[in-house]
Amino acid sequence: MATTTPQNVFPKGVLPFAERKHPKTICMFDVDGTLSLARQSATPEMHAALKKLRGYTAVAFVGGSDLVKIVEQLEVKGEDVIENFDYCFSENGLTAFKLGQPLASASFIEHVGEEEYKNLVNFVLRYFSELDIPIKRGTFIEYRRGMVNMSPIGRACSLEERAAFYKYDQEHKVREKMVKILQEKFAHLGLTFAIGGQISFDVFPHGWDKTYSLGHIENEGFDQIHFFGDKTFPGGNDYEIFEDPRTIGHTVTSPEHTQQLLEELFFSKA
Ligand code: M1P
Repeated sequence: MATTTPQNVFPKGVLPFAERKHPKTICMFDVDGTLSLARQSATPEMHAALKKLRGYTAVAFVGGSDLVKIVEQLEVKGEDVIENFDYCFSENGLTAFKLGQPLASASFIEHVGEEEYKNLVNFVLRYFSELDIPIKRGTFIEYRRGMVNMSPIGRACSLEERAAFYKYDQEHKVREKMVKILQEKFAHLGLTFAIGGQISFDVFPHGWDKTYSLGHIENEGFDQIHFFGDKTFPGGNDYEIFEDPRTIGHTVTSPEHTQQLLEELFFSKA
């Protein structure tokens, strides 16, 4: 993958990698449940910790969501999110930036093909239409560059409706049952159906999980790659990158836990 920008131009006030305390280390963070609560904004304390960390290591986020949602969650008023991280990986790295510059990556539709995608969408919309769940809202399929996100309740639900669906789904396994059916019916497409969040599941070609983002940094000279995520269990959308031999994986239980680990691993050491 030819993804390295020709020159490293660091934003004003940001130390070049070589001048950081651990010049060959990068910390990569999942977003929901790791840097912020699900679909909520990161706290000022988290922003301060991430800013401080840039004096120690290179810093990246790697989220399943699309860039618009991640920017909403990690925004600091008057600042550019893309410049607040050395690397930005949304949609598992299918949309990627290094030091504010976009990196090349693949596209879901080019990989799968229009005809096969149409069959999948038609099947899923029929399935949703026959699904008897307490409430339905809008935006049942969200088409993204590197993946498609499918939600039985619809992404246009409120935070309260989201929480209620999540609870209902834990009991009734709506998404789990649907994913099983899709895995069998569309096995020939080589797709992964990953339940990463609360109301939806992501659909992407095998291998386009969060490990995809590692391809963007493989020639960047890092000898330690720390990954922090909350869904590191089998089936969770942090599992593959957490288990990958190229990373040192950390399971976190909340954004506060992430900050605590940064303190222990970096800040408290001389
Ligand atoms: O980051 C985890 C997931 O966040 C959202 O999931 P949900 O809306 O179901 O909580 C989605 O953006 C999803 O793509 C992403 O993997």
